[in-house]
Amino acid sequence: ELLRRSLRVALQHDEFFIEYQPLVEPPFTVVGFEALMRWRHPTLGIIPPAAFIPMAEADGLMSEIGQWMFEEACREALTWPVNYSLAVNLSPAEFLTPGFTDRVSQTLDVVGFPAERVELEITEGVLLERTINNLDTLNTLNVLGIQISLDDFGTEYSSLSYLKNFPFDNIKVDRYFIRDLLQDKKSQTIVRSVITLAHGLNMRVTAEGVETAQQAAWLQGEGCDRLQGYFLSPPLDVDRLHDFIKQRA
Ligand code: G
Ligand code: G
Ligand code: NA
Ligand code: MN
Repeated sequence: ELLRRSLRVALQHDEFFIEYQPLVEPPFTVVGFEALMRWRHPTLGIIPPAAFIPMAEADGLMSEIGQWMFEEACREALTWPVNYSLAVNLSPAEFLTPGFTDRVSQTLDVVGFPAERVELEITEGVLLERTINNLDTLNTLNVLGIQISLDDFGTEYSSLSYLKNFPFDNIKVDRYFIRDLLQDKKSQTIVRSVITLAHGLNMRVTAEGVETAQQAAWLQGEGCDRLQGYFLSPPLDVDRLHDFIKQRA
């Protein structure tokens, strides 16, 4: 309850910040960063998104927090090399807010960040309700030039009808299947199949949670388009992000 009350003032008190985790084309080409929200609570310290985003959603605060996040991340990404993309996660509450797509395009205009460099990550849960409107929303984002990624693929509903009906550009395979990739034949078969399926549908595949060189090599060998995980880099605060970019440039 203390947490819940602090969440209401966290935005005004400037307590949110963003970390950025590299997205990499194998073996080591950085192509962008995923923005990950963090909350620095004045007494409780850093609180992870899994702990506060559900609360923010339940209290109707997520639309406002998500808007702050998107604008802040776009401003930050303006300072990056121009070929890097920016991936931002969307929660259901944001995606379902009336006028969401207008707000996205206004923010891009105001900040001066190109839509073509933006990827929005949604989970299947976002799409569960209001299918017609969801398709409209995704199509509108697509027409703006924004790319759509299906996040955490394989752990939720994994409905193939979503892949048939929605215009995803990219599928992110959940780290659950990457973790035991080298020991578990079933994970190998699933990941290989998702890559084939995605490529057949003209979508790219990103593997999440890549922690070892062996996993990265296996994924590269199977034609996985992008890698993300501690093997490449953990999420970085802005200072470390700029060091990281300088090293690579
Ligand atoms: O960074 P971390 O592994 O703690 O993230 C945990 C979860 O929180 C991830 O599933 C991620 O997608 C989600 N998350 C991180 N930042 C944001 C955000 O800005 N908005 C939403 N909706 N989810 C986020
Ligand atoms: O659901 P989503 O993929 O957005 O979650 C991203 C979260 O996963 C981030 O909070 C990040 O801290 C965490 N993460 C990123 N790379 C790795 C990794 O290689 N291993 C593990 N265990 N977690 C990771
Ligand atoms: Na995500
Ligand atoms: Mn993600």
